[in-house]
Amino acid sequence: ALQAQSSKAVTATETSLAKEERLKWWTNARFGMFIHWGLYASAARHEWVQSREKMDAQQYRKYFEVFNPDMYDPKEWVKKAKEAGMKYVVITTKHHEGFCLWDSKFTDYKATNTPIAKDLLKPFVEELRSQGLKVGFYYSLIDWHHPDFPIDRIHPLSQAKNIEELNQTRDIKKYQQYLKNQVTELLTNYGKIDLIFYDYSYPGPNGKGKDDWDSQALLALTRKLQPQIIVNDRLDLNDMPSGYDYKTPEQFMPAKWPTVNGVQVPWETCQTFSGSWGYFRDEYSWKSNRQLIAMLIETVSKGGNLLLNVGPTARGVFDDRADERLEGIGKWMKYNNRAIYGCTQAPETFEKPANCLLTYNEKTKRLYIHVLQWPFKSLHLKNFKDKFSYAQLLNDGSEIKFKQDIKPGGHTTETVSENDVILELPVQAPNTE
Ligand code: FHN
Repeated sequence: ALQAQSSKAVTATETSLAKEERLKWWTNARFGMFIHWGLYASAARHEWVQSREKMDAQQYRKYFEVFNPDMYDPKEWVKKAKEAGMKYVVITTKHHEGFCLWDSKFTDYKATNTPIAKDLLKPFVEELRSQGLKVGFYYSLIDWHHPDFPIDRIHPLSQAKNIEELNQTRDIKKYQQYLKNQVTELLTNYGKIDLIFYDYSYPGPNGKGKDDWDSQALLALTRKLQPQIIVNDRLDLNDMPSGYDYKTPEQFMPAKWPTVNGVQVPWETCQTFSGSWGYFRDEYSWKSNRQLIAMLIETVSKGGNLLLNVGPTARGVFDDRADERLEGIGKWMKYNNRAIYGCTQAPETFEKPANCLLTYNEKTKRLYIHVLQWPFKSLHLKNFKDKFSYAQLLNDGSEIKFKQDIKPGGHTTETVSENDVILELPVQAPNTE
């Protein structure tokens, strides 16, 4: 079961099986690209720079005035995502700064009014479709630029002395309507949208949650405009499956498949290369290709998806560090994507060998053993006897011989039981880093 068995269907008509079908392309895809791109790319020191450095609208305006990503080429971005093996892309239509990549009729704070002077979202969506990738929109519930967004604990003006007075002019009802108006634009004017990533709720003192966003109405509007769309879990509507479709552990790897009411649920971890979502020029602790590939494998081994983020620069390109990692992952995926796409957590009957991860394709009944530390000679598979009939390396399709019905003892130093199997591996690990 992929989700909480609940008497409440997602909508009046959707059953849990229908929901599983609606999510099928996504659960099969397993791997997507997140893109964080906005005015903060010019600051080049994190997408929260306006809040972290307490810049008011006037101080932050300089990034609006210089925003001119002259090298922006959606074809390039989509090609890189596709070659990395990613099957969908979730792009920030608008982040917390309130700047819109699309030509919204409800604000002047948009790309069409900057030096680049064009809708940056439309050509990207069209390119995704032309290259066969699914379309995801990230939409910030938070908007530090909007005059009706009440100042709260994370707002750039959160340290102002006269917050009470400033908030008297801010009307949350008008802001709720602004959210509905923009969501209507995004889910009406850009064709079929496959996924929406609302971001994010922070209920509690001086925070914001479902009542501030009018989340129930926003979700109903979302499903009305795009009935097949997949919705994440950040509207502060915490009952599964009616309030959201999947869980989103962020920059975090769950110890096991997340559950709701004791039942495994669809989930996706969103992760960065370096800790920052937006382009961060001077951040140098970037994950290696090996770490990123292991992260992807571990995610799928626990029945989840990986949404891996790129923060394009203010020129509109992926920087070399991002390119290097996307190419490295792509090379691995070229040979090994069969162990990722359509795969999930392996049945418990297969004991995970040390230093390995398992993924499993329920349709083909194929088990994939990901060897993270290549053994000196052979791989000891405990209690695997008669559980498989053939083994091969994925990178070159070469057969792997195996022994079972082993008589314990003898020259082997391992405690091997007659229920075990020994895979005879080549001395050198396949070069799929
Ligand atoms: O505040 C945002 C953050 O900048 C980034 O967009 C992440 C991506 O999931 N979401 C929020 C933090 O959870």
